[in-house]
Amino acid sequence: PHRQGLVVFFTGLSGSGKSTLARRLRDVILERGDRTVTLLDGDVVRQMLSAGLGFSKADREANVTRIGFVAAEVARHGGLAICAPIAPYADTRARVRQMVAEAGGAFVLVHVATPLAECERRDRKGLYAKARAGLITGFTGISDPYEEPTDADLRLDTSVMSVEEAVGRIVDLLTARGWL
Ligand code: GGZ
Repeated sequence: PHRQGLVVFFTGLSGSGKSTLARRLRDVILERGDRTVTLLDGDVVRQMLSAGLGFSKADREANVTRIGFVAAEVARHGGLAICAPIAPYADTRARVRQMVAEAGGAFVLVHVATPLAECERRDRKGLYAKARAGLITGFTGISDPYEEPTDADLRLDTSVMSVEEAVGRIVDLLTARGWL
């Protein structure tokens, strides 16, 4: 008997901590030993699934919809997919939620709500500095929109909690809902 499929979908600004939380969540679930995990993270997706796409509204929508499609197919067969794109548009996120539901999967939206000021202070890749200098145009949070979710299942601010604490909150939610 296979379990219900599940998609954990992280959304948030560049540098908010999505990838870190997604990887740690994957490891915690794998350590339990009873489920496999498909991680659809930004860099690999943009190389393998969305090669050639940029950061226009249409390209971001296409990128996020592709991620959602793959995640929904994983869920259709009882698998667990973790996704971590910025996913700045509410409509696109809603569409992914819908696709996963149609595939019979459970869907959890995690808003990594680290404030822009903190993401910019971290500036791990120097992209915010470049965006401020106008060297990158259409950068999310600086010169491109990020629509804050109003339908998040969890809202986690990594400037006020540790990675372990944040992942613990997610595992607790998934367990409470009987999805893990
Ligand atoms: C936002 C950009 C941009 C622009 C390049 N705007 O911190 P990162 O580097 O590793 O994460 C960002 C990543 C965003 O790709 P996604 O596929 O997650 O975005 S979306 O969901 O909107 O399709 C950042 C880098 O790509 N990057 N240019 N203009 N982030």
